[in-house]
Amino acid sequence: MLCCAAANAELLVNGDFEDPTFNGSWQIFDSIPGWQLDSGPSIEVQHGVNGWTAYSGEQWIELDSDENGPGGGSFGGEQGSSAISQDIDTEPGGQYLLTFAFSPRPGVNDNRLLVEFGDEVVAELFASGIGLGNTNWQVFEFVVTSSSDITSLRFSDLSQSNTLGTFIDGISLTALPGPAVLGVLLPLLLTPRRRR
Ligand SMILES: [Ca+2]
Ligand SMILES: [Ca+2]
Ligand SMILES: [Ca+2]
Repeated sequence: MLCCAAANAELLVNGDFEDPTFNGSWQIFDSIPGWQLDSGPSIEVQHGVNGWTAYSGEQWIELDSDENGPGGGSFGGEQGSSAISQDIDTEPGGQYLLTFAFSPRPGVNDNRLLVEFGDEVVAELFASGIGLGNTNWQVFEFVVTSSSDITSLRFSDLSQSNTLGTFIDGISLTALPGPAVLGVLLPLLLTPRRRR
């Protein structure tokens, strides 16, 4: 059906953070395809750091980022907490299914994630990485409602700003069939059939 094929289309660009590719196990960027930096020093993309695994694909984001990148500066006392966002064309009043994976950084207790969709706080999550030898991805799913033509989907680190913590990966946003679709379909369904 036309309605549902369109309704299931992925609305995010690079929600899996597989772009850009780079040499080494991590790198920092001012922006990456689809995503902009709202606050903090940089967008940090990781790829097999310490042998850890992504939720999907090869790469993920550490939202407590880094000021200087690999090989630059010291790792003590840097501020890393960052927020990234993507602006999405949305239908006012439209409902969307948001899914994402969140993992603590192994060995780090304080991992805190804030998720916002426009002005709406979708979730505030905490996870501890104490005792973990690898990532521990948990998948979250929320129905969110848009209130404007363009909605900003934002992921922010709320952990202690020390360059360590709060991994995200595998983000997806798809439209749910809403009043607009029902408005077209319902009259058709409710029209009485004529008798011959
Ligand atoms: Ca990924
Ligand atoms: Ca970092
Ligand atoms: Ca931190």
